[in-house]
Amino acid sequence: MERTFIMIKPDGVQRGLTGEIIKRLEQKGFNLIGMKMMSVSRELAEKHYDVHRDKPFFGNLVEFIISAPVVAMVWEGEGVVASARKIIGATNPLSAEPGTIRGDYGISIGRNLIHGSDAVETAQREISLWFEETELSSWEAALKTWIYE
Ligand code: DAT
Ligand code: MG
Repeated sequence: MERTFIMIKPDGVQRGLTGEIIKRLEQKGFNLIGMKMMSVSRELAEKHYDVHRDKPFFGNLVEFIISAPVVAMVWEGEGVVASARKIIGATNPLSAEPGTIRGDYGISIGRNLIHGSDAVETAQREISLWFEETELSSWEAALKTWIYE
């Protein structure tokens, strides 16, 4: 089953949006299979955002991610990578559609509340960067036949 890496960034935690964000993914029908509240090391933040290393915003981005705790999660379900990106909304919250997490709760691109993997391969890389396999508990929802045809 497909998996994605989701991180509630420091602003999402500080603004008390952790429950709301989890609720949206849960109610969609996806399974939460791993979750931890953590302070992120500079090394992990830099590895996570390695593709942006040469961008002008890289320094600020890393400083922000390590500035306060985040909630790191792995979610599982059919098409979860692309679907979670839709639920999250566009990178710039002012361009994100209402109804998305960033569209409903954000204004600044540097305070866009949440990270979600952008492709299946990226998700695999990010999950192995943030979690040990033993920290993940895959489970089958009793409601599965009411969610999946
Ligand atoms: P996303 O988080 O939607 O995958 P991304 O991978 O392009 O977006 O960028 C990673 C993060 O970097 C993004 O969530 C916020 C920050 N960022 C991206 N573009 C930026 C910009 N032009 N100015 C400032 N921060 C930016
Ligand atoms: Mg990205």
